[in-house]
Amino acid sequence: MTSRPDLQTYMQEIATYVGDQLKFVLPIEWSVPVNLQESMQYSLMAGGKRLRPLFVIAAAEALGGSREAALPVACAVEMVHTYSLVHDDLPAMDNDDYRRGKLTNHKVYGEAMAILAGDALLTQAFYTVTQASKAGVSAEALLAIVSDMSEYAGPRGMVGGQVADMEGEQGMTEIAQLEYIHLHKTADLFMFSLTAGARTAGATQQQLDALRRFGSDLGLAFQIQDDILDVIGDEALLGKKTQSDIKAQKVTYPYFIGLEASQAEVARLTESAKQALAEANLADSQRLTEIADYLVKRDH
Ligand code: GRG
Repeated sequence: MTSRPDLQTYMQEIATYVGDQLKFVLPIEWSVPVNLQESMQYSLMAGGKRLRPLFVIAAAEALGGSREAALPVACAVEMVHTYSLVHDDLPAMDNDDYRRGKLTNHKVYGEAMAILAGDALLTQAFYTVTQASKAGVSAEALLAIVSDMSEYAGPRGMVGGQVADMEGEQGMTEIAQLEYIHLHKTADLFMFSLTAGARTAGATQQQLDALRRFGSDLGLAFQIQDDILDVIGDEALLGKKTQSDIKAQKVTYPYFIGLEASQAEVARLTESAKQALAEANLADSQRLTEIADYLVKRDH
């Protein structure tokens, strides 16, 4: 019997496997302007954690599916994620100079090219999904994946979350607004990744529903943990400890309900995510459980 690699090794293995393939999903041909090729390549290969591709492949493998069949979908979701980061960093949005430890796309290629590289990554992602048919994924499954990708990344999903976030900067009065932002900006692509990976392995409706709940709870827990780390980081930096100090700072989960209740919420959501996983009747749910624990327990 071959022994199972530990989680860190598995994550590294998937990141390399997907990273190697990402070099080939972009058009490198004379008819595509060289600057556009380079700008897309720059952000896609800038060294993200490849979390969403990890979900795609781990979900496919949890159902007994193959890594090869899930690979095009894993690449596609990383392309969608990368486009969203490129656009999020633009002066009209977050106006960031650095991403993944490197200058942001618009700082290197200019704003217009960064917008177009984002557009090109998004559209090329849909083409990339269709390539899974060559690895034996059925046309029916691919149709559902393409439809889901539009739903989870589009106005009902990530783009909607981004708009709510933008509008929330004018002032947020309810935690429900923040929950909406977290669910759509973060959890939706987690849910897409898990269900799309599962679809490449022939998931049942019951399995898809359970994985959707797993992704939603885990995505929200991941983002609340991010909020907690944000606040703890600020406290360490500024020496601030009280609730009113926190309130004077960013609008995060701790801003609304305090640190302890936020930590309790992460624990509750993690348990709920694991419960959903148990109801998915997967051939092997261990890896997804390990990933969930790893993501919510991270300290940076
Ligand atoms: C522009 C339509 C549009 C959407 C932008 C992704 C995003 C929405 C904004 C970036 C800011 C942010 C904190 C979003 C929440 C999603 C998230 C956790 C992004 C970071 O994902 P990681 O940690 O990043 O997986 P890497 O770099 O490792 O891929």
